[in-house]
Amino acid sequence: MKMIMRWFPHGDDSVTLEQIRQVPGVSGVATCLPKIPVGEVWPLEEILAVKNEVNAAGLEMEVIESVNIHEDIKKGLPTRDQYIANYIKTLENLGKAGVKCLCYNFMPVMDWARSDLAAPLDDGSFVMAYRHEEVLQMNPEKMAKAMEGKARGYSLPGWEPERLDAMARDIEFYQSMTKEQYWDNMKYFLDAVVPYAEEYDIKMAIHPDDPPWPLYGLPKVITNSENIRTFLDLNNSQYNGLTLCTGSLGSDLNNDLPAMMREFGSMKRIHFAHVRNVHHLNEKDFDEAAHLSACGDLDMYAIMEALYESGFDGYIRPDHGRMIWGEQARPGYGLYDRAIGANYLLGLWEAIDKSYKKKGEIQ
Ligand code: CS2
Ligand code: MN
Repeated sequence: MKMIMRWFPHGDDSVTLEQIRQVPGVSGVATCLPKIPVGEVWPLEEILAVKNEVNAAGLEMEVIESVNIHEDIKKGLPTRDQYIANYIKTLENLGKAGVKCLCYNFMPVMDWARSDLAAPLDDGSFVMAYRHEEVLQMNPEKMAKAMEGKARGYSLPGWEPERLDAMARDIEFYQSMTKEQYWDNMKYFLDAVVPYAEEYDIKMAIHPDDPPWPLYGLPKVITNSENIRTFLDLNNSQYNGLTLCTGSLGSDLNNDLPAMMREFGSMKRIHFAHVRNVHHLNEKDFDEAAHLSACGDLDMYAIMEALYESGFDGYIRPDHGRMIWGEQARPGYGLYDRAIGANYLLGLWEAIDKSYKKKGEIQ
C-alpha cells in the first residue's frame, strides 16, 4: 500500500510538494495536466516535466487523477474514435513516464456536485456540503458559477471552464439516452482502451459518481455494488478497475463500504482508494466530515480492515479535507486536514497490520 496526496501542478495549488514531502508516510502525489483540453493527447514532454518536478521533491508520480473523458465518448458519437485514439496515445505517454494507475470518471456532463464549498461547522472549520433540495433548485450552470465564485481563484477539478459552455446542451442530449445505451458507450470505451492499459501496465481506476444518485435526468452508473459488478463485467481485465471513493459511495447510506472493499478488493479490482468520512443530516443531505470515524457515519477502521484483508497493494489517498487553522486553499484540498487524514489512515493501517502479524505469531 502506498499513501499519496493529490497535488495540482503549474502553480494551481496552494500546497507545495515540499510540504507534502514532510507529511509522514506519504510517498507520492496523484496529479494531472490541467491545462490540456479534454480529448487532446497529453504530450510526453509535459508529463515528464511534472514528473521531474515531483521526483526532485523526493516524491513519486505513479498515479494520475484524472485524464478526463471527452463528452463525445460518453455520448457515443461517431467522433468518439478519434478521442479514444488520443486517450490511448496519452496512456502510452503516461506509461513511458512510469505512471502505474489512472483515475478517471465516466460521469455525464459534470464531475461531483455540492451546494456549498465552505459551510461552517461548530468548531470553526469549513467543509463542502450537499443539500439535495438546493442542488435540485440550482440549475447546473448556476452551480458552476457558484463553484467558480467560491473556489478562491483555483480551477475546480471536474468544473473546468471549457466544460461549462456546453453544459445545458449536453444535459438536453442525455435526456433521451437510456442507462443501457450509457453502459454500451462505456463498454465501447473500455474494450478499446483496456488492452493498451495492459500493454503499458497502467491500472485503470474509475471513480464513482458523486453524489451516487441521478441529478438533472443524467444517467449515473457507478453508484452501488450491483452497478459496480456490471461495470467490472463489461471488461474482465484486472486493468479495468476501481478508485473506491468512500466519500462518494458513502454519501448513499445504503452502501456497505467495508463489504464493497472486501468484495472488489479480493477480486484485485481496487487500484486506488479515496478514504474519507461523511456526516449525514438526513438521507440525502450531508457534510464532508473529517476522516475520523467519530466525526461521521462511516466506520473507518472497518473500511481499512476490509481493504487490508483483501490484500490491497494499491494507492490510498485522504479525500477532501476540511479547511482548518485559517488555511486558504482550493476547496477540499488544503494541506492540514488532509495531512491529519493521511496519518489517521496510516495509523489504522499500522495497527491492523501489527495485530495481524501478532495473531500470526501466536498461531
Ligand atoms: C475528486 C474527483 O475532488 C474530487 O471530488 O474525487 O473530482 C475525482 O478526481 C474525479 O471524479 C476523478 O475523475
Ligand atoms: Mn474521491
